[in-house]
Amino acid sequence: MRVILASPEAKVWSARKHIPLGLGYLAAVIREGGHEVMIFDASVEDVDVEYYLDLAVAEGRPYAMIGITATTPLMPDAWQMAKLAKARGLITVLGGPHLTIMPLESMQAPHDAYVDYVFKGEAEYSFLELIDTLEAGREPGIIPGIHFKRNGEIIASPESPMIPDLDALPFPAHDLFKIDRYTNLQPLTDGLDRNARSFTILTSRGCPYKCTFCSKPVTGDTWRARSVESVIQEWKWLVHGLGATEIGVTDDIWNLKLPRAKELCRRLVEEGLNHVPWVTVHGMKVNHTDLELFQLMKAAGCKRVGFGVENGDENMLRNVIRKGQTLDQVREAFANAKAANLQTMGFFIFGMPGDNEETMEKTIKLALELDPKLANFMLAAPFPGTVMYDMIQDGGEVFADNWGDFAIHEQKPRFSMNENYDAEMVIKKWREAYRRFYLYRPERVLEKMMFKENWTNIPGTLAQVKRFFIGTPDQQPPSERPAQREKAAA
Ligand code: B12
Ligand code: SF4
Repeated sequence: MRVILASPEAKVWSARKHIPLGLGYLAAVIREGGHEVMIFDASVEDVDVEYYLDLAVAEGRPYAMIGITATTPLMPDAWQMAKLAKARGLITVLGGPHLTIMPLESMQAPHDAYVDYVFKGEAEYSFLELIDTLEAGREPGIIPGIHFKRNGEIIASPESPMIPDLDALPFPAHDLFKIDRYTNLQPLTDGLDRNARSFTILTSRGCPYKCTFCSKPVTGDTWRARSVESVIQEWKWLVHGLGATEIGVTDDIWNLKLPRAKELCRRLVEEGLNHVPWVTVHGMKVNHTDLELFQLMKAAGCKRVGFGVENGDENMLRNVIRKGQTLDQVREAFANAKAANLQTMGFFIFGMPGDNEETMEKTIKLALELDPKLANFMLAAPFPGTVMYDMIQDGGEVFADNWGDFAIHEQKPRFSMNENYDAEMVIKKWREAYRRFYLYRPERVLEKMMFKENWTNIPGTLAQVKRFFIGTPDQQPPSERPAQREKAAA
């Protein structure tokens, strides 16, 4: 069968693009199964998906099926894509993190008019089974994780157990990505390298921690690691076969087992793969590190490590976020990474339930004390299915009336809590964090000014400055936004 796998535009806050690796895995498996597949990633294409659908028709080889991936904020675009494909007669299939949490939503009106099948969970094997079944002209039966309608009734199968042996999967179809359009994963250089060939790699899936804001519906709570040798083989292919100039490790927690993490670094050195810079995209867990690990990472070509710090208040960290790490462990990890000459990056969250002026001030002070090369201050987003989402339901309200509001670049309050939670204060402190970290320190201002991308895209830079340092009307809580006020008044 001819299948097009598509991702809506990632819509993150910067020009950096990441391959949709999940589609790469699906493509590899269905290609091995004898089907023809193209990957369309709206983040890097100059044309819409309709262009390829119509082109295929004009060439007399139309696609029979579209498979669309989506995280929560990309759902409106995913539905729109499905609608366009359905209008052209394709079988439409949706999968990914949001569909794993809320599969039924897309099976109901109005979406059931253009969504044929939804998959929950890791779908490499089950998606292939559906394609084989339909190609053979059979009715789909109990395929793990599948949801579809038969005679108006929703048929739903339980999700398959997570794939236990990740080494049994083929490497993602990295060769199907238009890789020269994926610029730097993170600013490793002083500007956006237009010629970068940035790949990502997944050395394990899952994470046993249960941070209350984290939504990991697909990869789950059980950590499943690939063998070091399998990872090395894929890494070799990326470097020698596909000319990678930058690699991002995107595991939930690649360093859970210290000996394995160290072994991987040693093998990268042994194989002479350490000349290609790499970063940890999703962040490392501070309490599974030591100085030797960072030194080995440095020797293996790692340039930058990111850490989920989240909050500067010990009580928030332990009892609200349930991060499973202490502030001392945070400090130690940063000190060790810096001692190993790695650039550091910190992720901080503002506005978790229970956050107040004092705890957020502690977070800002901690960021200034740790002084990472890059700090990302994010506003808490209550993704459905998380403990945080449930905490808010108890007496509060999630504002988002559109999943698109959950996108990171939106940076707006997304919920109210009780009288002790002040959404305006959250925005005030969050913006203050950016100002105090980046604007009020001359060396940081200078660093930003040296960053080429800020000059080559002036409108983008000005928009960012407004959003992060000054504010835009849509960043107010809904009750404060002019349009909403007018609606309420009417
Ligand atoms: C790398 C990454 C990114 C990258 C690249 C994303 C991209 N282009 O794909 C960047 C940094 C850009 C990014 C951005 C965001 N991300 Co992100 N990201 C990840 C990360 C760390 C790895 C993704 C990955 O490769 N997974 C591995 C593959 C194998 O899994 P998969 O993609 O889910 O695919 C499998 C199944 O879902 C299914 N499947 C997927 N698509 C389809 C399609 C069909 C048709 C079928 C049948 C099946 C199917 O089969 C696949 C194979 O098993 C995950 C964490 C994680 N462990 O998944 C978070 C994660 C996906 N991100 C998350 C979030 C919240 C975001 C942001 C929304 C943040 C924000 N607030 O803006 C943005 C949104 C942008 C976007 N693209 O959606 C959440 C999603 C939660 C949710 N409810 O949707 C995750 C789970 C992290 C977390 N624990 O909270 N992200
Ligand atoms: S450690 Fe990271 S991946 Fe694991 S639950 Fe916490 S935020 Fe999610």
